[in-house]
Amino acid sequence: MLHRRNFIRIGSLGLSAFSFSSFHKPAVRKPLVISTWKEGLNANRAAWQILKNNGRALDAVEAGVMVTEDSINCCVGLGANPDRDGFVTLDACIMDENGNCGSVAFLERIKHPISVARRVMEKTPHVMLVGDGAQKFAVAEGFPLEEQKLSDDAKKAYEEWLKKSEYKPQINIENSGHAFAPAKLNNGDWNHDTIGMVALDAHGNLSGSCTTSGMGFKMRGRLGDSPIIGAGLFVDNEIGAATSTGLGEEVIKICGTHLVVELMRQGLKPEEACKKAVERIVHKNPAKAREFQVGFIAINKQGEYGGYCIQTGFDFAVCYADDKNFMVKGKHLL
Ligand code: SD4
Repeated sequence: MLHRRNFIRIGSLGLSAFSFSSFHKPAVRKPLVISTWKEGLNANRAAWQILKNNGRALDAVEAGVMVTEDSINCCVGLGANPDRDGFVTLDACIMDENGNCGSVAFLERIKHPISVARRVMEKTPHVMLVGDGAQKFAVAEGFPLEEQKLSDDAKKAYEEWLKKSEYKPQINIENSGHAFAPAKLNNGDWNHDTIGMVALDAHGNLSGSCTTSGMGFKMRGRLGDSPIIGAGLFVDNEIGAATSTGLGEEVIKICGTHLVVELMRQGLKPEEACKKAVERIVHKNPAKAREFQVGFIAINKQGEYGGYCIQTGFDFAVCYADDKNFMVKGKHLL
């Protein structure tokens, strides 16, 4: 027979186990915003101003990457590396908590492609506009047509590239010294051509954005993953959100960010999901994988975050408080 004292002890242990599992669910970290590369710190700061005031994640991810599109320190916007014919062509996409999305690609002379992508989402029955049509739409929406102004770095890099005009597309291996590798800035940072951002707002809603000048000295008309929903960016408000950077062709081949979100749906944490997607790319292409970079970052509904990449050198910016905006080194597979 169970002694009365033991019964009470077991009873109270049972009760505390019950109360632990029922009432001590880890707190959701929100709001939260993360974005690719060091330029993400400035972008996060702008996004945070909206998030901390109970703003919508969608507004935050637009405002955040607009900072990068504006920045002269970065190759994302109009001053970026041109295509091989000397023209800067921009790609961007955005996705909200309701699964709405908008995208522009091969867009020229418009300063904020991310905002045009948002207008495509909100003002047209379409998801994607490209080239002249995207530019016409932007102008009709009141976006000014800018002159192309290559930054000094971009001009120099293009002139250097023209000397050989060797077409060997490669992206973001920071120390490769290849013509397509990002330029090293005076302060020692690397000059990246893309930013992807995903955010969870105070209401628990997710959104994401991605904007790029794409691969430097690319063939005219080439698009990467960045404007493609499911490749460069994917958001599912029930699960999480992910964005990518690196060699877009390889991300497109595995529908990279859609895969990351689906892996989170199956129960993986953001970092594990990003790792599995990176493994998929490397597994499909073991011979070539050392020659290119791809990085994924992701967040889930619980406010957990993570990232993973193929090569060393990728990092991302994480922000969840006024005084918590910091870089995280992406773990790498090879
Ligand atoms: C592209 N994914 O156009 C982009 C490039 C990039 O850092 O992310 N660069 O393929």
